Amino acid sequence: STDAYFMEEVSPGHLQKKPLRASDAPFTIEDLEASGCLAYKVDMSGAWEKAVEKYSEDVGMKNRDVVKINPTSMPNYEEKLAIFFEEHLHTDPEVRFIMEGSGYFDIRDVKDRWVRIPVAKGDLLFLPAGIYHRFTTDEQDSIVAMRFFKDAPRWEAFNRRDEGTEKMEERVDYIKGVK
Ligand code: KMT
Ligand code: NI
Repeated sequence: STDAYFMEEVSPGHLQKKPLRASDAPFTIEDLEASGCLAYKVDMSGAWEKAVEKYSEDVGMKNRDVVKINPTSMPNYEEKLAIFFEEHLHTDPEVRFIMEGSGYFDIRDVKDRWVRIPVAKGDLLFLPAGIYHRFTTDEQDSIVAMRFFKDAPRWEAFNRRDEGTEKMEERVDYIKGVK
């Protein structure tokens, strides 16, 4: 099992930081893997940095940065959050390690339903290229995450509502992979 769950529909900005659990129907680790995602808990009392680095290299990541998402560290916090919470995909996998704080990654499952994945310190999350997802902090309003990149640390999102994403190579490959 995972901590993930089916979530209620929510309009961006409105109540997005609340848990929004829609039902008690389980969303299992198998369901998560069927959508191409992986989630691990890393023991941070040990040599976690080496373990996380090794994992990221194994999945093809060469670069990383650390992002602090909270009202004091991040200029234009609410605007940035609105960008993160817009449903999007990337051409690279989204690999994140949570160093401090907590938040929610929402993914679209294979049936296009929103699934909420709560993350907290020690969580390592892999979302494949081409999956629709979004991110928000929770009501604590603070998270520190290590982000991994294939090439230079550059965050580029393609929003679903802008259309065109369905025809992208990474989206087509993602859909083939989950079938
Ligand atoms: C993304 O692509 O949604 C993000 O990088 C969110 C910020 S990482 C906690
Ligand atoms: Ni993303």
